[in-house]
Amino acid sequence: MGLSHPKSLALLERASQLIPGGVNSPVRAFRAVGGSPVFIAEAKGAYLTDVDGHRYVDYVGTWGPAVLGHARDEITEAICAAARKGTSFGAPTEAEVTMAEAVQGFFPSMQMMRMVSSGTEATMSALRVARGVTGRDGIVKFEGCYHGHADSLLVKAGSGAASFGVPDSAGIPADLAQHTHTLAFNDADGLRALFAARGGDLACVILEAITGNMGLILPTEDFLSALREVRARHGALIIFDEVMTGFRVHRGGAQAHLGFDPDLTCLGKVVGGGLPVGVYGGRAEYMRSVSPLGPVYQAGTLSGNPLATAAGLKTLELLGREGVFEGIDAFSARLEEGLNALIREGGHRAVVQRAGTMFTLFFSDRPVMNFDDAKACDHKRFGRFHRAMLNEGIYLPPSGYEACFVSAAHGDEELARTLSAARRALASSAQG
Ligand code: KE4
Repeated sequence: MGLSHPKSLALLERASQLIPGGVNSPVRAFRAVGGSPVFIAEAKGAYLTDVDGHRYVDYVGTWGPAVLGHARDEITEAICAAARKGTSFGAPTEAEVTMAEAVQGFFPSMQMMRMVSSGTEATMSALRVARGVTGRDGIVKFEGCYHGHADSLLVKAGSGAASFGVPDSAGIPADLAQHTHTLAFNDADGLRALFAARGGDLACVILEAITGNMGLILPTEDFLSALREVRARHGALIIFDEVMTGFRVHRGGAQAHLGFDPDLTCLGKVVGGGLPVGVYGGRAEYMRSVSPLGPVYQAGTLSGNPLATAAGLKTLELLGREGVFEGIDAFSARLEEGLNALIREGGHRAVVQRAGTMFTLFFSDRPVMNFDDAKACDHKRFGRFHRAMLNEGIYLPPSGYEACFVSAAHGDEELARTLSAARRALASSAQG
């Protein structure tokens, strides 16, 4: 018999009268795993507490930002101190300069940058810079990679060899979608062939270099080589969408983990410490195209907001301290090892794929290298596993196409609870 959630159910009923699906972002509705979402009352450290008083070890971390744990005292205090001086000025502040310097410390490739208020704004703006500096309309993305909900990025592969994109959402004009070309992640030869055919029309390639939105998938060396080649031969910009991987797969993101120097980088989530911050930036020669210096327009009322900047700055300061990232990475490795031992002992058809403080448990009997592999996983079993773990007080992302996130607040107690619950949930979810 699972946990009872009367208050969450009542709130979902009330919310659904006013908010589509009762949620302000679709994945929160638990549609991919079945059951109903739990409404959260508060969070502290590695734990969430729902409105019915149930406590969970949290592996969503508000989809990445809570890398230091929830309600970290130093971050809370930084936000309160900033709030006492005013919440928004619509004018430049010193904190934004310090923030840009701090971000560049983690991402040296970001010679210049601009703060925005979400990951979507960051990727949308980076695309505009690439199109603006190259004068080309075409862009390339990869199936299964998610870059926020800007029109040009809600596009999937069209049928036929032309690879012209078709809308992946209602409301996207077909004549916009056609400029987005979609390939399979890790398809190095497909990328080379597309550029050989259409390189002169393509402004950029945007990717999650280590993916999180189809589960955690690493790029092959050949794929990275193909990215370097198309940049060198055809002048396309390589945009690393590090909204999720930034400060997560490595303190310097996927670009540090992989040793790749992108032309533009997009950040979000951790960089705001749980408040609304996105950042896009990269080579100065490209970023000088941005208004008021150049012809690429981009703006935002709350860009560089003092409270969000304070939360982000404090997060980066704490994360930059010796041993902090290493500690979270070490915990993640212990959890990966423990899960793999349970998979071996139980003979389960499952694989764990991890990079730094992010990982995915795929119900698959082989490594997952692209979206087709991710789709071939046993997602019904993932739904059973998710519900079983929730009933055991472990809060996993409500989709098999997501990554789990670990924080500095996860320790021995949380490891023991998680592995004990996983042993039972792996066994119970094995039955259809
Ligand atoms: P936001 O606009 O949600 O701040 O960021 C969009 C975005 C851009 N790029 C990457 C790589 C991302 O992962 C995201 C957002 N990630 C999702 C998780 N799959 C956020 C959760 C949600 O949509 O509610």
